[in-house]
Amino acid sequence: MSTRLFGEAVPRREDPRLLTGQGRYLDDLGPGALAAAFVRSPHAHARIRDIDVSAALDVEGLVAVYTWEDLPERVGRPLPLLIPHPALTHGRTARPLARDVVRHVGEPVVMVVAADRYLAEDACALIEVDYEVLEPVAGLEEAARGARLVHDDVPGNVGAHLVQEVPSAAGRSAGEAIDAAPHTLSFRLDIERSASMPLEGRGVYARWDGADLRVYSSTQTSTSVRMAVAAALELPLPRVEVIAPDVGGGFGVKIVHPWPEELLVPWAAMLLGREVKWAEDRREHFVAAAHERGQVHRVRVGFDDDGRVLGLDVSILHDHGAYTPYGIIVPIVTSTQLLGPYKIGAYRVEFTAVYTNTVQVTPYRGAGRPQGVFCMERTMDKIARHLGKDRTEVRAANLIQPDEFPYDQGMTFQDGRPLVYDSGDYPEMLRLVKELIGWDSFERAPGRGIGIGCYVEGTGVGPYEGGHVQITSDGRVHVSTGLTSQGQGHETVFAQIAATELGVPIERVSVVTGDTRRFGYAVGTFASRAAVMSGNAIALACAEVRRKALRVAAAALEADPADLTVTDGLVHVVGAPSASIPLGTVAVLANPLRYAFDEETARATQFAGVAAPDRPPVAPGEEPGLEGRGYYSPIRSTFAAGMHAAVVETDPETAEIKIVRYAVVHDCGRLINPMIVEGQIHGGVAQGIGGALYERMAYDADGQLLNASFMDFLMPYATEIPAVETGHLETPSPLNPLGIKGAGEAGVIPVSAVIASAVEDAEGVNIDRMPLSPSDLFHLREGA
Ligand code: MCN
Repeated sequence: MSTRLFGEAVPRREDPRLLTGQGRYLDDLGPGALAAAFVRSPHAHARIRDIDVSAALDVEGLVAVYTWEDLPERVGRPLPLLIPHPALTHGRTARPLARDVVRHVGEPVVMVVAADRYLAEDACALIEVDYEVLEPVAGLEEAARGARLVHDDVPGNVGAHLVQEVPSAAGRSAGEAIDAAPHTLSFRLDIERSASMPLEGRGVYARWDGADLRVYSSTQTSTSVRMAVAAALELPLPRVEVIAPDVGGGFGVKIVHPWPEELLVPWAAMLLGREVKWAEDRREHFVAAAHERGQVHRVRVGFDDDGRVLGLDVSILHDHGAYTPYGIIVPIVTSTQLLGPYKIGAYRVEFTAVYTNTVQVTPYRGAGRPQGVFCMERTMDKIARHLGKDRTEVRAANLIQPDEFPYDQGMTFQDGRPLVYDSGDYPEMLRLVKELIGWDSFERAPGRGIGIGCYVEGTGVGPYEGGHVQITSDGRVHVSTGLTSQGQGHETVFAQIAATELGVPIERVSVVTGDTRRFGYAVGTFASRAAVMSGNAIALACAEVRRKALRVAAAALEADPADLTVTDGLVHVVGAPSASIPLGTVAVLANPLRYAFDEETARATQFAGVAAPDRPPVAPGEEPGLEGRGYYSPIRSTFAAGMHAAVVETDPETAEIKIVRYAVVHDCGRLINPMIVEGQIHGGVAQGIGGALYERMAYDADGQLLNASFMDFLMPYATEIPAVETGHLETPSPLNPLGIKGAGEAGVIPVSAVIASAVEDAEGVNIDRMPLSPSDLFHLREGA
């Protein structure tokens, strides 16, 4: 493969469209559709006694009102538990509309369909639900006490409990290793809830023409929504198409499927024979989508005089909210990815996932890693402090060395496969990040500190992804893959891969994602997997097309395919570009129909290479046209890594925390597009800063979310985000042909750890809890 285009900072091809308001988001579609709106529970925990819809029936423009009782059995049953696990002994999911008990504020109870959204909301306001209010389980510790239950049939509110243990090389358990260690520490670390908060909320729009159902959804997985809708509505799969239009961010929350609304809106569209649309509003997103991050960690560590960890024992209490539709991926990721770039003598990790009467928990960018990295990196800092050593020295003492790959951490990863790191150079990465931030020359002063955080991230999880590539007779290249895009720049990077592999100008390549009409087999966009999975699948599809193109062109040029190559869209003999055929002409030749877009090509190809008289025009095993399909399915994930460092200043009076510098060294294998990767990292760091300093879900004792709006839920503006200085290290992954690893979540993962490290350095107080507001810091100072 030539390196042309692959590796270049090609400007994002989607930006002119998106930046000039020409994007087509869910709510831009179906302007004449009926609007759906939902009556949602105002209580965290209640029994539904009665629903009286009579007053709503007078609303002019009302079309329909549905409660759980109106739903057919297959629509009304509990939503699927997407990723079961043996340790999830008490998995529970919600029904699309609540049947008898509501378990969090925001749970949908009634669906209203009306001529427009205003009327639908008016009707919702007139519906009276009679609730018997039950005591809620609000807060992790209360859930763990188990005195009150979120689900009557889940004792102690415990959905899952999992222990993983890795003994030391000498066969010692973590407990034994810690007890025998020269030094031990134990402490508790807390992370609060946050959420994905994409600017565009969820949304669904459905059209039924009596035979075929078309669903548009602001989803991270159109193929899975399609399967779920077809199954629930009992339609043959080929009658259902699902399209993800432009999506204004997902950050994890839109991988969950089917959302209640993704079943209810198409169902209503079929029943009513009308187009129906629902676009989530911000308050709904706060109380009816998903949150993440809330966990308590109890850490016990034993180490030697050099700071080498001999034994580590972590016990995690995970807040799962009211339901577990996505299984226990988040605490599994925390448990396994906590180890980061380090080799730990012996490790034991245990988590208990408990239900609370709050919004359900599913992965949000980073998915459990920010919590795990916070644990490990706080541990490293505490060891350094205890021993009076430099924090980077302690880390260096524990790093996996470049000659130790593949490195087996001895655990089972989120994909059920062994946790084996494929490649990396962590000592070099540490050297680079120290250099970038100026660690060794940093001048410490009161209220000024420096911090560091390191992580390893499993990316590109399976099971597979596919790509389809077609060259048409006008010489254009049409690439499609089934996974979806939410802003990652896939239209650009996948075109870079195709242009490079096929030898065509990138201007001739177009890319479609998330449209089941174009590609029906796909998993979805999450776990920083698109580049690895679809990138490699598209490269394989291109190789297939290229092989056929050379074969067909060889016949026309009377040459050996092995002597041919493609440059600028022209097939020619290597070293002799004068005798060439455009790929578009090859596409015409590859189809016995010989249809061409323009007359010149038509004339040139009309009588060329007529098939042998004893051979059918499309011989068995052949296909007409110039197209190919490829699937990529890895044996296991590839492991990206990064190290971040920051300088902070704290205000002596107001305790305001200012990030003065932020440096990132990052390794995602071979870079397809360094500019896009940097953009992904910058966005991730911004989200990480939100998690470190601002974002929390303020639930009260009644299970009411007090800050469910952008007035009260703080997110950083550009003014709070420093310039991010970025350095790249490229250790190619040996697992895939392109040598790439993922990048999409990288920026967010270590930020809380880095900021805690830096503030602790500036202030000399223990930072054991994130986010950290100025008033938190103020109180810590008072207690110090
Ligand atoms: N890339 C590259 N070279 C590499 C690796 C990646 O050029 N070696 C490019 C990719 O081609 C892609 C981008 O970097 O354009 C991110 O790639 P990847 O790591 O494969 O991540 P995904 O494309 O699978 O995106 C998912 C990831 C996740 S899990 C979340 S959450 C997230 C994120 O991406 N949500 C996002 N970034 C987001 N960015 C935007 N704008 N919106 C979201 O919702």
